[in-house]
Amino acid sequence: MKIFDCPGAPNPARIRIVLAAKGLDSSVEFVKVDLIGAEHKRSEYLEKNPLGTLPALQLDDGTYLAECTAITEYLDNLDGNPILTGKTPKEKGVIHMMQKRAESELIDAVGIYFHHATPGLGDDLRPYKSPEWTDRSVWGNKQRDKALQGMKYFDQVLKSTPFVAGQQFSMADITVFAGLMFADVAGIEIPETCVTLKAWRATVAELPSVKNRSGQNFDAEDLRRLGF
Ligand SMILES: N[C@@H](CCC(=O)N[C@@H](CS)C(=O)NCC(=O)O)C(=O)O
Repeated sequence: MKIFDCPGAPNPARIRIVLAAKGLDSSVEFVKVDLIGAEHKRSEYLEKNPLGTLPALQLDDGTYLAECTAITEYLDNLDGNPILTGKTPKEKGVIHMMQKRAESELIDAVGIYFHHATPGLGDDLRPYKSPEWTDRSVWGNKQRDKALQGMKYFDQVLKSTPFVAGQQFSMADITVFAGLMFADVAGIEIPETCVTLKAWRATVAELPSVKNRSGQNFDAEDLRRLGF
């Protein structure tokens, strides 16, 4: 299998955590796609993922999977022991619900803010980020506010359960964790009041799959140096 991604970028980090959690690091070849140079918007990459986002997983039979949720489902079920996406119908339902909230209310909102209300990834990518919008910063700032609300929502959730979708660490935690990584890069600070979310983040950062994931040494500072 091949993973097309960029070390240190937040959505690719989700899959790198999954690979570490499943012990699959050595089963994949990492192929670096130049995000800063907008390589993911060129035809060679768009043939793999027409939405032009990272990561994408190429299976050994040539099939391409995009979207972290889909890639996580695939990898988590390869060994018949899904530890991140739920075993029972109820677990699966709750994890998918929280996963969707983590995307829509946090990581995607941060991503939109980053690309539309900040210098984002730089000049090569700008033409792909809807330049026809007339008031991009107002719209982008609304997404920052949405992400802040999302942080407050997850802070509340974590007051009653140790992890985002209940008692077990799951892909919903991975998405919230990556959303906070992205927020660091985008300059959105976790509100002071979100004490539980901050404590959860510190705990999750120490989990072996998170701490030992490949490429985890890239942090917000590295990404800024790269031109983010
Ligand atoms: N929903 C997608 C989001 C992927 C995504 O936005 N990836 C970012 C990297 S962190 C990306 O490729 N951004 C480039 C762009 O939007 O042009 C997923 O789950 O894979």
